[in-house]
Amino acid sequence: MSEVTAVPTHCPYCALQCGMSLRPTGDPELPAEVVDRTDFPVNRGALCGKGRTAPSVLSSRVRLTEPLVRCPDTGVLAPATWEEALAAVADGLRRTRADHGPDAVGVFGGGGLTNEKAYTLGKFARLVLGTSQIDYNGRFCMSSAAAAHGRAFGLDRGLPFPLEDIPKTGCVILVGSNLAETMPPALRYLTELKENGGKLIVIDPRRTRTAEQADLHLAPRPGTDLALALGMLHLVVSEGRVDEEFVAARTSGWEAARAGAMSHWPEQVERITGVPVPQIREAVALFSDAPTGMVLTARGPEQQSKGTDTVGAWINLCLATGKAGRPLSGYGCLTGQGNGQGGREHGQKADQLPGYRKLDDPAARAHVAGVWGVEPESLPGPGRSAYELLDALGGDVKTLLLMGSNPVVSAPRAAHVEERLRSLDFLAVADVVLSETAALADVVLPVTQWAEETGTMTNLEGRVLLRRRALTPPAGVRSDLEVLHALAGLLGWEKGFPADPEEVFEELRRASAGGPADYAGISYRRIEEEQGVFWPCPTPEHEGTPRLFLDRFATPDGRARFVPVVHRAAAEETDAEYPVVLTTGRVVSQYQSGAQTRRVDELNAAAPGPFVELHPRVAERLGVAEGERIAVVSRRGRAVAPARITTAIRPDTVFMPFHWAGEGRANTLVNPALDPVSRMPEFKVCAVRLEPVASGDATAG
Ligand SMILES: Nc1nc2c(c(=O)[nH]1)N[C@H]1C(S)=C(S)[C@@H](COP(=O)(O)OP(=O)(O)OC[C@H]3O[C@@H](n4cnc5c(=O)[nH]c(N)nc54)[C@H](O)[C@@H]3O)O[C@H]1N2
Ligand SMILES: Nc1nc2c(c(=O)[nH]1)N[C@H]1C(S)=C(S)[C@@H](COP(=O)(O)OP(=O)(O)OC[C@H]3O[C@@H](n4cnc5c(=O)[nH]c(N)nc54)[C@H](O)[C@@H]3O)O[C@H]1N2
Ligand code: SF4
Ligand SMILES: [Mo]
Repeated sequence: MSEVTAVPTHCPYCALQCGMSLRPTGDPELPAEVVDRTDFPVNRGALCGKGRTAPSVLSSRVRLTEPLVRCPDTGVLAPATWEEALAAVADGLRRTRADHGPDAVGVFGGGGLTNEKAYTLGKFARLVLGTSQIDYNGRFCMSSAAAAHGRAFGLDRGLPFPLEDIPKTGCVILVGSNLAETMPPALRYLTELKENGGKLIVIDPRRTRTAEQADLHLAPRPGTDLALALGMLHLVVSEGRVDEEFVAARTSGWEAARAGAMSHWPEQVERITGVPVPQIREAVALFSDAPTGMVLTARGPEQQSKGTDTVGAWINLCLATGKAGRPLSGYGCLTGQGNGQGGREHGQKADQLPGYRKLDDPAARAHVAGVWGVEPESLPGPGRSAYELLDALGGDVKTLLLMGSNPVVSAPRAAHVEERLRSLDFLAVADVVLSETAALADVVLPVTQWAEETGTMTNLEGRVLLRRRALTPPAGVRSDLEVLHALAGLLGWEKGFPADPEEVFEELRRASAGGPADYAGISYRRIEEEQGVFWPCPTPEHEGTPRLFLDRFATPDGRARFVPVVHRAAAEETDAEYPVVLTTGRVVSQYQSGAQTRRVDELNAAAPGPFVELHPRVAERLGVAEGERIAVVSRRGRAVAPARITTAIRPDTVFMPFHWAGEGRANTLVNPALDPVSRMPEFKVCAVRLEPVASGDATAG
């Protein structure tokens, strides 16, 4: 088999979308092997352990290979034919719609879906189901940064420059990103930055592997980044470091933003954040003195009930110091999921139409309705955000079609969300494995995976990439597009839902034309010839846009908008009953809800289960030793996991990764308080108390 040529493709997991090649083996136990692919510029052949072991999830040993339908008598999921399974789903959707109206049917998508799938899912919801009730897991991911981008720049693309610019800038402030674990091949860009003499400041309550690389590490109390950014802006003003010329020529709204910052005195900011004033001053000097600079945020500051304002404050700092809209300078968000960028552009979000158009904009509705061949009035209006939709299940939303997410593990207040899912009249899940959420479904549809289907992904740089089918899928699975095509047919839409990805992409090009995320000039052929094409790319002759905002921002007057913000507390502060802050996040060897990576032996060996990271002083007070189980209790519930004791975390904070179900599920504890603008839940801050667990006590939940 070694003569079989390897097919160039991209990793199934995160937004870096590392290039790799796959060689088919013909063995259903491990159908492909990874072959180095060094020509793709983002990772130049480097892969993390998840990417290297990704073919394991293609194995017939761990995946779904036939549809499952819940037997009404026994209540057990049992194998069924595709005809039976699809008919059951169509019935469920039809019945709810007839009995309760179109908005009683909900749709939940995912940022790992290709552009073609995200586009088709949004179109399916609005046309076939006629429902406004669609949203997706990207709401839990970068939605605060997306909202802040829109407010300040008039356009939301995660990074306004390619990653290759990072090593050439003067100073990077990395806020709440643990890149060394969440995008390991990208660490190279920070290493090169330092080799070139650039400075790295990392802001994280934990001294992570990423923070260890920093010239300066600030460790604020979780949920206080807004105060920190404002304190820095205060010092920029009081130390005379404002770039007045840039502010006058390229921005609007400075006076109000300045006034907001001036009420945040450094000493007061030290009290709120726990970061000593001299460190704040040093950060301001490093950033201001550098001729060019970037602020990059990830989930740390964004997954807060004030995430949008927090990102806004970091953008204000960039604007005041003239570090935006210029070469090698700017604000960027490190988007997370494989298609976290494209997934938020083409219509699976509650308020959106393809091309990053707004669902409540009459011109946008008219354009997209024209492409779809329907009347604009027939399109429903904006729906609810992800958590609000999950919270409404079993209430006015009675049936759910879910594709590409595992909210039983990943949603905030997860025990409640699980209970809501169980209360549905009907749940249909399309997945590649039997995830914890799929296990609750009435019908499970087994779908093809990254290596077995063709489609485009847009990485964190805004670079549109093509994943070519490299393998023949096992008999018995169908693609998400085939599923939607078949369901549309059963519900009376013979046309308009093609199963061929390139046909969908050609329609997406037209639907996005003229919108903010304009893909009109991008084709499968161009992507392959050019190692990806950066949007906006309005015509086939246009070369694409790796760098945004150099001449003007995407606002009506071309100026970036300062946003006046002031600090506010987390939705849930610590008190006598819940005296410790819980924050959550990731480890290098597991991905998200773990649905895929917990099925890979090598990754489980490296990261076998949940843990609670805590400071030795806290451990001593509790009387727990390394590896002993402790209970973490919040107002939502109780989780139990072994203690991992380290001085790398603040003594007022504990950390749990969220990759596992069961008694160690971090999201049992998390507060679903939402950001008022982005509707992002507060994954990064809630109040908890810790309790030792007597050995043999296995209480959970
Ligand atoms: N191994 C792995 N890689 C992944 C993923 C995965 O699940 N596993 N998921 C992908 C996805 S979808 C995403 S969104 C990205 C996420 O990538 P990251 O944002 O890097 O990941 P997190 O671990 O959620 O959070 C980053 C850091 O925020 C810190 N933090 C916690 N609270 C605060 C706070 O209040 N302020 C600040 N400044 N920092 C805080 C945490 O200590 C943590 O080190 O990773 C992508 N890559
Ligand atoms: N406590 C806490 N919770 C968090 C976070 C946190 O930092 N802390 N981070 C949040 C963030 S940033 C994110 S992005 C979410 C992610 O959380 P989830 O939305 O649960 O993400 P995944 O685990 O990637 O789930 C994707 C599911 O879709 C399946 N799948 C993969 N590819 C396909 C496909 O092409 N088609 C179909 N039909 N299915 C597919 C996978 O097998 C898996 O079951 O978690 C959020 N939850
Ligand atoms: S860094 Fe992300 S894209 Fe690259 S191999 Fe790892 S999981 Fe895959
Ligand atoms: Mo994410």
